[in-house]
Amino acid sequence: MLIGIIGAPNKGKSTLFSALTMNDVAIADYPFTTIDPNSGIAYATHECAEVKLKVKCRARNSLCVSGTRMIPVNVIDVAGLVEGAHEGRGMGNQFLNDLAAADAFMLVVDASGRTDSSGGAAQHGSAVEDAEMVVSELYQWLSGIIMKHMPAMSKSKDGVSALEAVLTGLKISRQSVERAIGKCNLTSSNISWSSADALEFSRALLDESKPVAIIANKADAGSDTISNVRALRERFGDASVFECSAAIEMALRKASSARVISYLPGSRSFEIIGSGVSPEQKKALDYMLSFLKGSERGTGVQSALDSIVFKVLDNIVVYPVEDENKYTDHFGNVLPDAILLKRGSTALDLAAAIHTDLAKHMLYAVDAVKKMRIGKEQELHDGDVVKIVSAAR
Ligand SMILES: Nc1nc2c(ncn2[C@@H]2O[C@H](COP(=O)(O)OP(=O)(O)O)[C@@H](O)[C@H]2O)c(=O)[nH]1
Ligand SMILES: [Mg+2]
Repeated sequence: MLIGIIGAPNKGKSTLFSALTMNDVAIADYPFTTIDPNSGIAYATHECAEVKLKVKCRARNSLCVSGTRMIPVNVIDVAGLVEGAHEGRGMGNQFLNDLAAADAFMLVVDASGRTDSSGGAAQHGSAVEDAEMVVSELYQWLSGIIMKHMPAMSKSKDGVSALEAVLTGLKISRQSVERAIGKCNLTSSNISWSSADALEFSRALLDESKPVAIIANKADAGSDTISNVRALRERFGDASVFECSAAIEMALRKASSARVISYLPGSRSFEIIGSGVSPEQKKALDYMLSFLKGSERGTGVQSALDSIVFKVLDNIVVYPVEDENKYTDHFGNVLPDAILLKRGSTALDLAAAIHTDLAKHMLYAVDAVKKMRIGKEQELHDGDVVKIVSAAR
């Protein structure tokens, strides 16, 4: 899974990226290292199956801290998007192409009102304008790609396949293309759309295939936060807007990795564990603690990521095992792997997510909790522990 962090300059994208990818637990025993400074690993958090099963897991493809499974998710931070990016302004199309592979976007806007849509200082910047500018650039970028291929596509009777070919690499399914065409009442054979048609189609297609979560950042600063968040909710819907302070989340994770505090991302408090805390540090920590206490979701950063993975993208977590009695893999690791699957996925989908061969030779599965045999096409549920039985092992 890949989440792209987008937004105008100076909104806090890099701060959010650093906060999300800074993880001392992770650094300690996870085999990933970052090569590209703009791409990293964040962790979606979910109650580990060990809690309900009353066992102690040994996580392999993920981490587990105090009963919370931390599942790696790729995130990418790209240079700020300015108006006109689709025409090559700023980082332009390179920027946009980098994001083509994203499953969803975190669109960072400044809720404090202290910057305008191009990132300059402002008195009462509008977060809604920030978001609209970015979303509009995305639509125009996609529509530009489509218009470029219009002459070739008009020769094809099967417009859906022609579009699919043009959109290769964008992680957009054929189904989404068909639905977007339907929504816009456009023809799909010998496509010859106007640029207005292409723009309308792009809008429908992106809305359909690449969900955008609005990160109302800098919620710790400025008195405009309340009105900006309200306006964002009215414009984009409550479920799409996440109030955050990336700066406080980053400061807390830093303090935690320096062993000054003990802080679990997402929580509404922390404990001072370091002995040499200076008066200034104490003052900063007190300020951050009062911010956490005053908000329902802590700094909002972890909760935004979790909501995107589990609510917006609608994933569940399942645990494949080889021994349905001990919940272990071949090596005796208890609940080693946590796999993200789209809700509605079947036992066969799980097999395919593990290995194509496993899916090819799959016979049936076993629900390890209920000790029940289940068919290939049976839908899995969040927290299921499943043994895949295949003919060739
Ligand atoms: N008060 C406050 N400032 C923030 C927050 N996030 C980022 N900033 C500040 O906003 C400025 C731009 O941040 P940066 O992450 O570089 O923005 P980018 O250009 O979008 O990547 C920096 O001075 C940050 O310290 C936040 O949550 N609260
Ligand atoms: Mg940046």
